[in-house]
Amino acid sequence: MVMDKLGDSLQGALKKLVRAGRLDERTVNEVIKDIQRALLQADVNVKLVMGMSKKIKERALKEEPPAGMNPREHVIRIVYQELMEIIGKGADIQLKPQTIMMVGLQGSGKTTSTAKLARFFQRKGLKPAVIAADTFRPGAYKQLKTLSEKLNVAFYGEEGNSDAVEIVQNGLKELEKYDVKIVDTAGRHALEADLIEEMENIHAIANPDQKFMVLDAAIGQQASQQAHAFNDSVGITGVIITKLDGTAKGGGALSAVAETKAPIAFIGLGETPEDFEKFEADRFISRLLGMGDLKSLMEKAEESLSEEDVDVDALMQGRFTLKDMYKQLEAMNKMGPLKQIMQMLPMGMAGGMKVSDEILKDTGDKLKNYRIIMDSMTEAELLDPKVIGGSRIKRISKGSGCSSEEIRELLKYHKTMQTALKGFRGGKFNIQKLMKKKLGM
Ligand SMILES: Nc1nc2c(ncn2[C@@H]2O[C@H](COP(=O)(O)OP(=O)(O)OP(=O)(O)O)[C@@H](O)[C@H]2O)c(=O)[nH]1
Ligand SMILES: [Mg+2]
Repeated sequence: MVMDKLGDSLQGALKKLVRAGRLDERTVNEVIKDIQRALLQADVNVKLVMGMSKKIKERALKEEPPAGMNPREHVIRIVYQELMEIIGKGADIQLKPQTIMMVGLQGSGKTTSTAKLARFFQRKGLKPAVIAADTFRPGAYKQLKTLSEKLNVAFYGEEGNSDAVEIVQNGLKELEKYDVKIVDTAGRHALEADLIEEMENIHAIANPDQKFMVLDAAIGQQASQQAHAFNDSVGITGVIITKLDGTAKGGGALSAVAETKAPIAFIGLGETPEDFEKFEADRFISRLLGMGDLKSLMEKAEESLSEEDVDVDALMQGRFTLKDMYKQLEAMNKMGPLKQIMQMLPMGMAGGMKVSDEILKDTGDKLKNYRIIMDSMTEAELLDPKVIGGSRIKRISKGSGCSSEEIRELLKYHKTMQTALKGFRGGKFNIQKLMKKKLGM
């Protein structure tokens, strides 16, 4: 998941504050050191880290915590605000007809991101189409064609034509009726003159609304040099940072890009078309700091769940039976790895527990067990699990062939989820609102 390691160490640093009754200089120093270490390990520029930690320290010691805020929340809030300062706001992505041009070095993830982007707009109800304008790498045409076929996205390409500019011109004409046209271009191993020239020519013909530079997170701080170079030639409007799932250097790439003032537009978190997110600094940082990300979660839920999957209204009214839980679990499975889902929940919501990989891995298997157990329950029990006492557990155990512990575990799980859902109730799933309430932001 997104920069697991950085998130873990930042959260670890902040945990030290839980026990601190008040903020003395020693505690703050200790926490700042941990934060520095975490950021440096994620490859964030030393100067940036030093500047930021100095500010955090000053503020943590000088500023009075707002009323009702404990020292930990006070420092989290400051760290959050200072990280926001560094990362800046994400790019402005409009859900309307537009042309997008992808640029970037070889292997940075342009073609994959082209497909992911098409998927993103498709999910938002727009009709996307892609144009294969990489005539440089053999196989580029096929790669994009295959990807778009899988997603049911319209594709334009001319195999055998080496004139990328002509292809783009024809493609845009051919795809006129589509809402979002995404042009995948060729990469080189470095920023060579002919790449720049081709880019500029395509740019002139396509007149794109958005120019996204695709950047491999693994290059860390060098990202800034690349961002500058591409910006000088075509004027990028957003950066897509890919492969954040596979590098420890993500912090370097993110902060370096942010420093160039090029807004981060999307982040790539894996190889499949779903491993892609619109970048929003507030939710990204909230997640890093373990404050959860209800907004992402709900967006994901809205996109992946169909009406019959989960009765959201019933959930919102607090009705959450075992049957609902089963549906919920099944739906979550559909939404993606449980780990990803759980990380979007605020720390407090899952009862403050950090769910281990082990547990999450097992959850798929458990689902099957749960189904078997539930099949041995009566309708009344499914609708109101409170009635299930010791003797009923014995009966269900016999009927299902599962142990009493397993049944108790299921009931406990249900209870945890019910409690968690109570936290969801009573309004929009809005992280900003939540933070306002919790942290006075
Ligand atoms: N793990 C991971 N892999 C990614 C991500 N984005 C792209 N990749 C992989 O990176 C490799 C290169 O991706 P491409 O999309 O072909 O890169 P490109 O920029 O189009 O490459 P050229 O066309 O050769 O310039 C592929 O194996 C992708 O599956 C990501 O976010 N995470
Ligand atoms: Mg490509």
